[in-house]
Amino acid sequence: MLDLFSDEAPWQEPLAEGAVILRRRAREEASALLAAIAAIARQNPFVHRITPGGYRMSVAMTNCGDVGWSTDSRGYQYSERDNANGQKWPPMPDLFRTLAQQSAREAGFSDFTPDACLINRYEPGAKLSLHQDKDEKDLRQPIVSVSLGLPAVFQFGGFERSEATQRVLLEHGDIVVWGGPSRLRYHGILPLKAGVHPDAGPYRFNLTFRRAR
Ligand code: MD3
Ligand code: FE
Repeated sequence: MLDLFSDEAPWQEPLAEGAVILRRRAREEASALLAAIAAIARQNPFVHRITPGGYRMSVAMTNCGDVGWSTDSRGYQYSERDNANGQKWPPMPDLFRTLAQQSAREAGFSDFTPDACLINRYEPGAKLSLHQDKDEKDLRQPIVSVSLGLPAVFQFGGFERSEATQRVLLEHGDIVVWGGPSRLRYHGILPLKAGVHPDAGPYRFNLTFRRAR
């Protein structure tokens, strides 16, 4: 919802070396981002993919950009086509690329140009277990994530799965830039609490922008 009575500017919260939260950074763009997500999903619907271990993911996913991330019985990979339907991923909207690039710059990463945008959709109960993101070619490139819709509790751990995690609430319009030594930290999302967001309804959406190739 656009809050006409709040003129508070976005603010930065350092999380760890290389990781910074740009609170409410995407608030002004949020409605346009949600409309673009809906348009992408009409071309390439959200799918609950099956992991190599045979589990159905509770998070539904689609992508836009030159390549998209998906998983199936063969493993995890970036590819030019959705293996669920054989179609090319829709192009990345200019609004997405510009927002990701500017956010990375604000966090100190001045030459980030994403070629992939994974779009995650969480429904009540959906979660993402602790994992590392390491399917990208150049791990010196950061990842930019944009949270929209219902809030979620994010878990941010260390470099081993067993290390303690801190919990951070990620809300509508929050952007986080993960780079440097934080790029390989374990992270996850706790089961989504049911609710209704004025613009996103019963869902949380998360965009992750990556340089995959
Ligand atoms: C920390 N997505 O798609 S975004 C993912 O909210 C993923 O949907 C979560 O983890 C989500 O892989 C979390 C925050 C995030 C993304 C990438 C990271 C945190 C990260 C990479 C390294 C460290
Ligand atoms: Fe991740």
